[in-house]
Amino acid sequence: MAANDGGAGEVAAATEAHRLDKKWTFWFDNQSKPKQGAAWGNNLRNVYTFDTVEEFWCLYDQVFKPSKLPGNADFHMFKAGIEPKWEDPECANGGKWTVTSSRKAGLETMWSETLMALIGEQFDDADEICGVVASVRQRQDKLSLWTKNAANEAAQMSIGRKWKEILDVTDKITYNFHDDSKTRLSKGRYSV
Ligand code: MGP
Repeated sequence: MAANDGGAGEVAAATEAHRLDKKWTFWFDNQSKPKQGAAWGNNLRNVYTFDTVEEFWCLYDQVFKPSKLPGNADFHMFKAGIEPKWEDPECANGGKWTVTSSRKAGLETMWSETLMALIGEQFDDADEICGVVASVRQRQDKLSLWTKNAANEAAQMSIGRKWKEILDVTDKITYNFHDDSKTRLSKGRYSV
């Protein structure tokens, strides 16, 4: 009897999901066929919110790989409750670090490394982070790491340095304030 109980307990433990520190949401935006006059974000979709390692791997493997994206489309993984828009209150005073990639394989690796670093809470300033966006564009693919308080230079520099380390990137990367992007002033405010 006792042996049976132990066996059942082991099965239960083996099938128990591994819970993450926080909930995250995957989003998808297809900007390739915008309707005439449609506002930006019209095709932005909140796809799935998860909080276990098992759900993450399933979603990543089956769906959220940049190689599956058509041109001019984006995948996002943001903290649950934060929308990947400048208008979201958590993003409104923020900005983003951007890394570009001319190779599809490069984008894919950087995306997966970033997702794992986020769900694994590898950033010291994790509270400052909103999420990450993978963008497939004709010119150049890119990843953007969105943060909350653009004016907090020390926090942004720490995040930028850590991100480069995670990605094993040696080229300079730059940080833009969303407020500048709104006016299409694309000058980087910080670089690392
Ligand atoms: P983008 O998709 O971030 O960059 O923004 P893309 O397509 O690589 O082009 P880039 O050369 O401008 O970098 C493209 C445009 O979409 C912006 O100039 C805005 O007009 C609009 N846009 C993008 N975002 C992230 C937002 C947003 O959060 N809110 C609003 N209202 N418009 C946005």
